[in-house]
Amino acid sequence: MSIDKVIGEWDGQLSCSRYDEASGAFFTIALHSLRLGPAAGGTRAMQYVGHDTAVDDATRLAGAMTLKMAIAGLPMGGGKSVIALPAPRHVLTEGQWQRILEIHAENLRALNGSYWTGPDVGTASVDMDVLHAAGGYAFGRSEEAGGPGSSAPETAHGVHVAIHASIREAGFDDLSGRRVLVQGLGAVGYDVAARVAAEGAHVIATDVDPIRCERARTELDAEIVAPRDVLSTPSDVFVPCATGNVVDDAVAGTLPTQVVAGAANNLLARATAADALARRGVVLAPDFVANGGGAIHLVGREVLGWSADQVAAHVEGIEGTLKEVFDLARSERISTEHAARRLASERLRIHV
Ligand code: HCI
Repeated sequence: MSIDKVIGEWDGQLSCSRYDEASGAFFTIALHSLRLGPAAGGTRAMQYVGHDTAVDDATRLAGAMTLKMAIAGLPMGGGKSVIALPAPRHVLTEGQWQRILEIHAENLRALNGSYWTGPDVGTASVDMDVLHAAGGYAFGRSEEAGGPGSSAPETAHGVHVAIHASIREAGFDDLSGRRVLVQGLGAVGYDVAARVAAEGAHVIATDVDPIRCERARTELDAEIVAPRDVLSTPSDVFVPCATGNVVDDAVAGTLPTQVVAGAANNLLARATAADALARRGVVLAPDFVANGGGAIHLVGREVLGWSADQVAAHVEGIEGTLKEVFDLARSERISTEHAARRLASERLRIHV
């Protein structure tokens, strides 16, 4: 999204950007909504083809965080930081990365608590330790540093709950012998794959990293498919746990599956793709509902003072939320995406 698009299309509250000449990194922080509380959402650090695409990612992801917080009943707004790196993360020296974190902490301090960050693609709990120590507003510090640690296990827990709610909506009760296609075997995707394998599912998996694929093959007896074949591989349940923008209108018209429930943020390229899925009878668990476990973990532990057990109980609540979404979609004859946005917007009392 260029600045012109931020002006013309974005409905968020504040977007701010900064270029740091010394590191070559471009920082952008989007605060989509502070209606329910301070804006919160992770810091994504990766390379982008241009600064406009970094702003586009931050603004879109911040909007998704607003919906995620609202539908999970959490007292926070939606925000997101993007750091467009001058080189791939693994190529940066420790010195370069620490400089980038220093600048990011300065940005967070400037926002003075109206935005709280956390781990996302390219950042981890150890980075939150650094940001916190530098006075930045960061959730998800490591347990060694007194934080609640990674949100990946609770994100995976929530996706697993969402898969079960969705298969029931699609008319099957368990995963025994079902083909479950997991796209992306990172901390969340691998955990979900292990959970469904333990229930007797036939796991089909893909990742750009061959080492992760090999691990899934040997440990989970997974069938491995090439990343380029994912969208044409037949499955009963498709579990996207990699990048966003996977399902556009064309893909939605052909994706050979019965259920879509995963962790990827902004799975749909456009909300209209949900209509195409609905027309074909494919049950979609909207991403901002299915992947809410991470936010429930971070905000639950850090803001609301919940125990790990209380967090787990709230993550189980994703089942009831999805049931409401499915019921509304069925009775109003709208897509599940549309239904979930309507439920979230009722909490926000705005029209989306
Ligand atoms: C996510 O769900 O994508 C991130 C969760 C999160 C929640 C609050 C602050 C940072 C990250």
